[in-house]
Amino acid sequence: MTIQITIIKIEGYGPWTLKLGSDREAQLQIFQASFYSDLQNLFTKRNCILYFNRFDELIAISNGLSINDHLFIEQEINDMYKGIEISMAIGTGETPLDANFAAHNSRKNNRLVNKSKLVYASEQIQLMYNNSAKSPMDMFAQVLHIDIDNSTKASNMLSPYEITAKIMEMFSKIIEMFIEQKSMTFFLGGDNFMVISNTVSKEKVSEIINKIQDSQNIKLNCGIGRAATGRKAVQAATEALDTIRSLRDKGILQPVYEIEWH
Ligand SMILES: Nc1nc2c(ncn2[C@@H]2O[C@H](COP(=O)(O)OP(=O)(O)OP(=O)(O)O)[C@@H](O)[C@H]2O)c(=O)[nH]1
Ligand SMILES: [Mg+2]
Repeated sequence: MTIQITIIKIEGYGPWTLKLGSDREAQLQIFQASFYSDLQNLFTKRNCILYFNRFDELIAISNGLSINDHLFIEQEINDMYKGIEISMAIGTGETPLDANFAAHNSRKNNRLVNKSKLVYASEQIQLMYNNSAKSPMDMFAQVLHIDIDNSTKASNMLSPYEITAKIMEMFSKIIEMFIEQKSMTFFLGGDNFMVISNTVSKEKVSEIINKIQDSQNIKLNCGIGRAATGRKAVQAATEALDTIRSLRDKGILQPVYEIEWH
């Protein structure tokens, strides 16, 4: 079973930012926040989830999102933001990292789906969405929602900036451990991380979570969610995390819990 990843990039962002003059930083931050909000909205409406990679480059789980859907999102962004152009590269693979490589390669090899638009995809993906006999919904996503257990207690002892320093150290550790499994990790805010982790078993997840806990001297909880689309997999992962919390309230400690939706 495959996963589909889309890499969204603002084209020519560097030169565009320079046009704003030197009093530009706040303007850029305002633009970036609003762009992220609009883009997340366009993807979630279509059962995808968008993750922040860097302000001018974002990554989505786009299972089932057709070439035409992508062209439509591109058009909507063009209509909303005059002078801003985005490109989207679509890739599929067994693992999230492989799907990411496939997306990156179709962009690198200039596999445009339409000469006037900036959507890139391999011939195989284009055929898949042209051929209605083969459903793109043979795809699936596994997402981990990782959260620090009882971080509010630690927050009372450390200042906000010191906590951020610790969270970023943890982020780097999670990235390092999961990239070995061809998984991709994103920071969500607060003490929350999400890992796109198709093909990683619950046992392997537990093993990695234990290693990170030992190295960082912190306790983690991890909800595992599986579903056909990115949005549903994320919902299942968060529900699994909430289940861990309610079990804990009843005195049952189960730091890794999985929910699968069909
Ligand atoms: N992005 C995101 N952030 C969250 C979510 N839940 C909580 N947060 C953030 O995480 C911070 C800490 O909240 P919690 O994780 O609920 O608090 P905690 O003390 O660690 O409690 P437990 O996680 O239940 O052990 C909050 O202030 C939010 O910033 C979530 O589902 N998604
Ligand atoms: Mg927490």
